[in-house]
Amino acid sequence: MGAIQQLISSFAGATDIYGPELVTNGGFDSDLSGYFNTNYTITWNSGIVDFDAPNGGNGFFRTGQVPVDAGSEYLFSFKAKRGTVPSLKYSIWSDGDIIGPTPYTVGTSDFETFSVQFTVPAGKTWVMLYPARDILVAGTAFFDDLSLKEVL
Ligand SMILES: [Ca+2]
Repeated sequence: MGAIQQLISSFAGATDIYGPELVTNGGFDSDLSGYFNTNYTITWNSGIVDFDAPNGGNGFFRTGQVPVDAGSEYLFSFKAKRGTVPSLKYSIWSDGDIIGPTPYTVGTSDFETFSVQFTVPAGKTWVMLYPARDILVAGTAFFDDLSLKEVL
């Protein structure tokens, strides 16, 4: 078990067990394939995402549709580091908000793991994961290791 896994486990509860990785290209190993953005720019930078919201406002950086099971619990996590942006907002969406844009902050010196557990509502078969959505303020940040795993 690596350091990141340990951090997630201690955050979410040491007894939780997780299923396999459900996000494709969450480590941004060679490009940003499978990701989408509007009004904010995302640039591949040797395995991490350089993120810039030059004008703040509404916009997003998100995955495509990730298949999930209604009624099951999942752990959404990613690593982030602040550039110049004062705060960020994450979101989880599936033809409507599962978690609407929610503020979080990360530091400027090292990547920090951010994670949140949620249950997929009835009738939903996929989610889109947003490390950044409608952050409103302008600035830069960095992202890596985006992940979705079922809580077993
Ligand atoms: Ca990476």
